[in-house]
Amino acid sequence: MGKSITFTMVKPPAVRDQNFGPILTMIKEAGFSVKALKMVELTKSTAAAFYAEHHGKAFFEDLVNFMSSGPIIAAVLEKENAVADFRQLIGSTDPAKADKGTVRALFGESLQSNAIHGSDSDESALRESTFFFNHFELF
Ligand code: FUP
Repeated sequence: MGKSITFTMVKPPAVRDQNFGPILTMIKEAGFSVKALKMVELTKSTAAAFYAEHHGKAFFEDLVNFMSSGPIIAAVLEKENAVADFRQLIGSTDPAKADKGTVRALFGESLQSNAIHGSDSDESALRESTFFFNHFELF
C-alpha cells in the first residue's frame, strides 16, 4: 500500500503547556514523517470554517472559542495508512475513554480539551491540509 497523508493540530492548552515536543516524538516513533508544520492562532471565523461540519451542534460555539484561545501547531503527516494509524495513536475523542499510552490519554484534559486533532478520512485530510498550507509549504 502506498503512503497517504493526515492532518493534525496540537490544540491551544497543549501548546501553552509545552507538550508539543513529547507529542512530536510520539508521532516520529509511530513512523510518521512531517510534510508541513506551523504555529498559528486561529480567529473565531477561521476556527468556525475549519469545523463547519459541526455547525449547529450544542458544543460548536465552545469549540470555536476554545480553538481560537491561543496558538495551535498544525502539521501534515505522511505514512502508509496515515488516517487510521494516526487516530489509533491519538486515541478516542474523550481522553477519559482513550486507550492507555495514546496522546489524548497522556495529554488531554477533557472531551473539549483533548490535546490534538486527527483527520477522520482521506478526504478530510486533504481538505484540512489545504485549509492550512499552500503549495509552497507542503514538502
Ligand atoms: P475527533 O474526530 O475525535 O477529533 O472528534 P469530533 O470530530 O467528533 O469532534 C471535534 C472536536 O469537537 C473534538 F475534538 C472535541 C469537540 N467536541 C466537544 O467539545 N464535545 C462533543 O460532544 C464532541 C466533540
